[in-house]
Amino acid sequence: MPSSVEEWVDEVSRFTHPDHIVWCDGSEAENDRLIDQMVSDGALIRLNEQSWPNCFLHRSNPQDVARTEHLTFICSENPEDAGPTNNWMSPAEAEERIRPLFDNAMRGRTMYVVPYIMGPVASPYAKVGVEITDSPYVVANMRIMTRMGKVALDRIKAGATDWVPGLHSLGDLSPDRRFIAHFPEKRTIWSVGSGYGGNALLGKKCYALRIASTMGRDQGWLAEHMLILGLESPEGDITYIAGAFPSACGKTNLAMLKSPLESEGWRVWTVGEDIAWINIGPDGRFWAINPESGYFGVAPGTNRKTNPNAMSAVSRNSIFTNVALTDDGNIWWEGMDGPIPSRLTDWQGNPWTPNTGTKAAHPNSRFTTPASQNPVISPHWEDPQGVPISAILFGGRRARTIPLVYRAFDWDHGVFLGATMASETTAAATGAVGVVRRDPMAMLPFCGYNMGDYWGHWLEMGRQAANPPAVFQVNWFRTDDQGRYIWPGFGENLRVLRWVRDQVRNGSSRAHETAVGLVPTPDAIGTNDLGISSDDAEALFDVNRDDWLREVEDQEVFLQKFGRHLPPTIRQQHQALQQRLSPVTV
Ligand code: GTP
Ligand code: SPV
Ligand code: MN
Repeated sequence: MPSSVEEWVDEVSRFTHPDHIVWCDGSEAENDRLIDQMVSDGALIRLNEQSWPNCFLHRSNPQDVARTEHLTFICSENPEDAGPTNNWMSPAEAEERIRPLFDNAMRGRTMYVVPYIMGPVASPYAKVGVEITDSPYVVANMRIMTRMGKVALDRIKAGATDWVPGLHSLGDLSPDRRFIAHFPEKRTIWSVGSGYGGNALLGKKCYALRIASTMGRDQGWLAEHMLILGLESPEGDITYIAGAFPSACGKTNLAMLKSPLESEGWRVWTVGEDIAWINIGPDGRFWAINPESGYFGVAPGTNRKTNPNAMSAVSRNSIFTNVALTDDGNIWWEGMDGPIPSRLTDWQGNPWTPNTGTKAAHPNSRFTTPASQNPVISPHWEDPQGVPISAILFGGRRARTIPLVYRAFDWDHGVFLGATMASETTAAATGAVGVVRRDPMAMLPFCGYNMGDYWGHWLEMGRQAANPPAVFQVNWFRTDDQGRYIWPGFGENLRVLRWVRDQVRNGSSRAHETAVGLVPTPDAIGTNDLGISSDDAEALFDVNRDDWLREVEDQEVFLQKFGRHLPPTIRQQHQALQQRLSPVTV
């Protein structure tokens, strides 16, 4: 690590050759200057001031619209430390292949030095990073997503030495010269060739997940791809629940859920919607902070019915990326409220009508919005010690096999559920969509070290904690024979949270034991009240033995990849599941 930020900036500018260097203070005046400059050079389009005050549209390069997992590398000295689920490149090879892509990359551009804090400023668990970038769009997004500028630089000046340097350049935006490289030993990040989301906002996936997960392994905590919510009951108590669902599988929506049972006293408060850093508190519980200060959320499907709180949050001071534009400066995406506009400009800037036959907004189009604008932000979202987690949900998109919700028997079984979870792929990453893949703890693209060792760390965290959370698997996406979602989802997911709370507070009532875990009794969720037929309700909770035997086989293929890094406990859990599905009688 460089000995000072100044020294590092100097060193980087000697090979990137920026025309100017700007140290970002995070002030409003600075942001206004950047925004004005981007509006005048076309990087941003100012939206209608009446309907979308202080909001902007950005169209990214059409080749740069999502995370590119095949171009994302863990550059540990030893390939085993990256493990079988990460792309690995040696630091020496990275020096040879990636470092030169930064040579002269900032000629004709301005270099921005962006100091930032991940975590509430007053939190002992917060950490500092500095991103060097040549993208003003990245700066504007980092200002929403992190505590950026003077507050962070002051912390470094005050002696914080463990700040993480992240070097980012747009390069030429070609996927052929794009790399997102992480050096876990040096706690450094290099990203070149992309200006998009998790590839470029280095505080998010690169630091708060990939680098932070390795810090957590070394220091005894967890960096997770999780939402954090507080569920308030009619009695007024709050149960904090964390949830790991893969990208575009419903974290933001669950975290901002508008309760259909508000009149009865049930409601949800958002602590975080994408990332959780979890430490064991003095009371032996898991305590979680949200390292971010904004939401980089999926736009399509967001509307007044599915997520009214998000619609309200994004209505001002927000940046929209790759959504469609109306003639009067409003925006639109698939699944927004109201009739489909008869004409639009699509996310690439082309004229669009409902007959065009393409999506007007990119499926991975996003909003960037300050967390503070969320109408249901938890009053505890910036508590320095975080909030105490009673339950962890693992979720994914599964058309078959996985019931709406079930509970793990104990911590080790819960870790096994996380380790073997799978989900259909989404537009959040480039590549095929809708393919079932194993995505342990929703961390497949985000774990900075060997996934087998990571499971070992999870198991160990449960041993260290006197009171680890109860673990559940959820699946909002089970379909019927016609391919329709059986479960209404969104706000109605409150009913699942209610059962989860009942489970953690009142034990195993209203559940029955199956081979895979504890499944709610038919009356426990309230499918009747929702008008779900008894056939559909049965399908929602069904544990089909044939489907599960296939599942177990597929898990086996996956687990084998980890060799000696597979914790024996995970192997035993897998055998126990197999045994429960096909009891061998002696
Ligand atoms: P990332 O930001 O990529 O990590 O995604 P996320 O996990 O926060 O997912 P998000 O809440 O943004 O939801 C992704 C997509 O799934 C959106 O189009 C949502 O409208 C849709 N979705 C979310 N929750 C539900 C649900 O309960 N049921 C159904 N059918 N769709 C949902
Ligand atoms: C995800 O893909 O999980 C996201 C979006 O949250 S991005 O920041 O682009 O990674
Ligand atoms: Mn995410």
